[in-house]
Amino acid sequence: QKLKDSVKQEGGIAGDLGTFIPDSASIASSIKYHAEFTPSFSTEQFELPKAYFATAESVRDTLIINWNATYDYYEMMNVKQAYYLSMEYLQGRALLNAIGNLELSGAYAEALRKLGHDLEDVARQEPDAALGNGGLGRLASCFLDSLATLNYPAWGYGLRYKYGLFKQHITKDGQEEVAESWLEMGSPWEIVRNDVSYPVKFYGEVTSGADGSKQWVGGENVVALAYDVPIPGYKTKTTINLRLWSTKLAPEEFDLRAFNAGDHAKAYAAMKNAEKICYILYPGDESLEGKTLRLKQQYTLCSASLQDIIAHFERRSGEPVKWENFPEKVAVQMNDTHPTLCIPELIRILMDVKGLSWKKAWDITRRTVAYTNHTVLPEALEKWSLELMQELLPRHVEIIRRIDEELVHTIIAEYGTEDLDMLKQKLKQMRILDNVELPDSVAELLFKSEENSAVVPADEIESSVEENKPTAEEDESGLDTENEKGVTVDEAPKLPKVVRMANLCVAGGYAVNGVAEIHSEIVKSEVFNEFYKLWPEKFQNKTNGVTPRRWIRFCNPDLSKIITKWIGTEDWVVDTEKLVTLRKFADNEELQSEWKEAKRRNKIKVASFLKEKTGYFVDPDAMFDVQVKRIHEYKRQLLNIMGIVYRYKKMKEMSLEERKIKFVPRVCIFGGKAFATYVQAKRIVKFITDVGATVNHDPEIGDLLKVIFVPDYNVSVAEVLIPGSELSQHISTAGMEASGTSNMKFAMNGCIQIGTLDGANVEIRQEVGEDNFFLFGAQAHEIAGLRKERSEGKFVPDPRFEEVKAFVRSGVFGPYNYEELMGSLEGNEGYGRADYFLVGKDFPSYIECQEKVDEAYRDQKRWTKMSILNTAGSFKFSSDRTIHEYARDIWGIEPVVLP
Ligand code: NBG
Repeated sequence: QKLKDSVKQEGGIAGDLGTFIPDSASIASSIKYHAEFTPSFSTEQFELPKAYFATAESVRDTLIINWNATYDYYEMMNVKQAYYLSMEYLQGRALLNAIGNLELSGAYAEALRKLGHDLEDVARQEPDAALGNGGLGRLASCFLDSLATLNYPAWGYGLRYKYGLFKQHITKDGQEEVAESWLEMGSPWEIVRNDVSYPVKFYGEVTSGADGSKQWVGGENVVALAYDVPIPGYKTKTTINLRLWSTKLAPEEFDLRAFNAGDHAKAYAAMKNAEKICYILYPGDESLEGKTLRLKQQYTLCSASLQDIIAHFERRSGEPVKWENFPEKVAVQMNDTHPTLCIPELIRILMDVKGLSWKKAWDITRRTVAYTNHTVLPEALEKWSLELMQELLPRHVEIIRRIDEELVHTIIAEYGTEDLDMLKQKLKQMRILDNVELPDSVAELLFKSEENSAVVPADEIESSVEENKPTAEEDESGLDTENEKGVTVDEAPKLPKVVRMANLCVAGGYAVNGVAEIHSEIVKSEVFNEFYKLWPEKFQNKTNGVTPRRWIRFCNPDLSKIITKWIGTEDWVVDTEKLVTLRKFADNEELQSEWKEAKRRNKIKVASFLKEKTGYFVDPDAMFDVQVKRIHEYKRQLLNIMGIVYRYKKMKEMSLEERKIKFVPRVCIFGGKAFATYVQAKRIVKFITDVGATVNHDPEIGDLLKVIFVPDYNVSVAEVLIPGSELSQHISTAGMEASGTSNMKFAMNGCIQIGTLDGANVEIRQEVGEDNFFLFGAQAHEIAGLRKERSEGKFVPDPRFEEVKAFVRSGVFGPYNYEELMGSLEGNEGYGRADYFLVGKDFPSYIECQEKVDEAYRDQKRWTKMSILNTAGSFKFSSDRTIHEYARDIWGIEPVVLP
């Protein structure tokens, strides 16, 4: 308290948090020191890998100072903190970002120059930290950057996977996956915290005490050990923590007896078993994983993080702990359903360890935990087998049953028991436990006269979302998840007992948000409509955002300089609304020419990158047209490549003269990874590379069209491609892409989009202006009708689409059998083979829109103006705006600036 008062009086803690700003000479000596002592390399050589490590270690020193100051201060002020729990973080490289945020780029560049190295070359030594699959993980990383930059008291929690997302090789057979071991050389950014670890239990059994208290005992016990990664904010001392858990065997669990008796294998097996929990990131994006290991991972994240959060709260609270204040000091955000076990775990700790009553524990939990939904795809809404969960987490299943019972009572209270059929339907749609008998209390109350028929047969239910419909992906991906095992569409389903994690999140969370306006509307009107009717006040929208530091300032220094020059300040980096000023100058010739020049320089960088990665030369004066994102049928890379095939076919039918008049030269760039067992997605990769192999070597076509698949798309590749792109494609079937975030990065970098009215595209178009966005395709509200039309055989495909399919089938792109791909675009035999994603439907409007793109590009003045207006209109899509909204509307936290 004394310290606190002195801070208030003096406005700062002199000395303690002093403002030492290193210069290039002190940096150089720090780098030299680390080169010699930290990784203990030989001092004889100071080659690039060593320079990278030593440089990173020296940056880390500064980060550690700031990071300790940050949390010491939060602790002292005892402020409310937000804890972001995510199974994924797609951090990319850290070095340039860290020194950029610390405003030490110039000093580091100079220091390294003195030591004989170029900063950029040094930075390229760092492997990407790819502890995530795609948008969801990258969003978490952008959020950390904004939290730190805006001085919000917050923490990130995740898992320290030894192997991140796989490396993608492109061979003549398409995609090949190779394990990615980003920790091979060690990571200079993480600090192992041998002083911070917690026990985590699996299996075992629940025993009851005489007083009714419960104990979860026996089972398999592992230890979760913290690795801390400091996350610096931009131009602030605030440095927050990303705490990643790794697992190991508890020392007392090592079977010394077996070892001594010579059974080394047995003794080591337990060790491996504990360690392997965090070996590998599950590489599925938007797909349901039904593996025990994945559930263990999810529980490890939730259990270790909550024990840590609770210990932290107790430390600050003093004796006696006022548990009812917990929600005033703690907000826990669940990034999608992956950390849902937070809910029963918080209740378990509060009841079984801290001795609170069910009522108190449930009340605290419901005021602490909030949930973000990131997808409407039914196959991505997690459902776990009750049987599996019962075995692995028996105490949690008891708690989940109790929450389910509460929910059932709430539903009965809401709808009454008059119309039993209606009530049964509501229960079927909303319960957390699906295909599970009603709790005895409720069954007696409800169905005294009837047989207990609470398990409503599936055919009586008409669900508003197309729930449980297996997708082509599930059919083929081999993802026979526990809960869907044995269930096929035609057979009478066996109705497996499952825990619906999303329903648990909605019931246990105090806020539920979608990630773009249109998505949040779908969440309310379709995905969770029944819950929305019950608790409308819980539902919110938080349109995603991306950090302008990484995604303009650092990845596009040329454009940044121009922006700063014309706006007159560099403040736009933290206050993107200032970008709007650019609108005034959109027609200014001087700005236009500077803008075009910067784009061209970035395109040249892309061209040399493509040369290095693929061997293809491309013309930097052609239009760079890019689609980079995970490969998924709903994202419709297939629509893009079918459009390219159409273009190619038309070119071939024309004379050289005609061709040059009709078409603008284009370099069509694709990038993205397909889930290893998602067969259809891998066929799409193969198709794109085959088209490239034919078109790129066709002497009649030359520089008029190039089709390039960039291997191993990741954060660092995005940082090169996005600044050098001109057209970017966001062409998902309307209603299916929750938000998208690369669309925002492209807009920031002055790329014009071709897109559907889906996800954040809708809001981007609003902000950049309709004239500066190429819109095509069916709208979300039309999709269900269009699918129905298709399945009834009423859809008449456009002749140009038929022509393209026939062309592909004729074998121009080689001997590969394209039947599975082309066939999926036609027929009515059911999902997977009836163009569920409506590629055929949107094809004509897509290629017509692409003609407008060519026309606009021919007028370079108009194009450059559109480009400037895209950057100007991207101000809304800073993750700073998003984080301010979460802080204000969900977490109730305030910025805390270090003195
Ligand atoms: C993804 C959506 C994207 C969205 C990101 C971040 C999942 C489950 N969802 O549209 O597909 O931009 O989340 O919100 O990965």
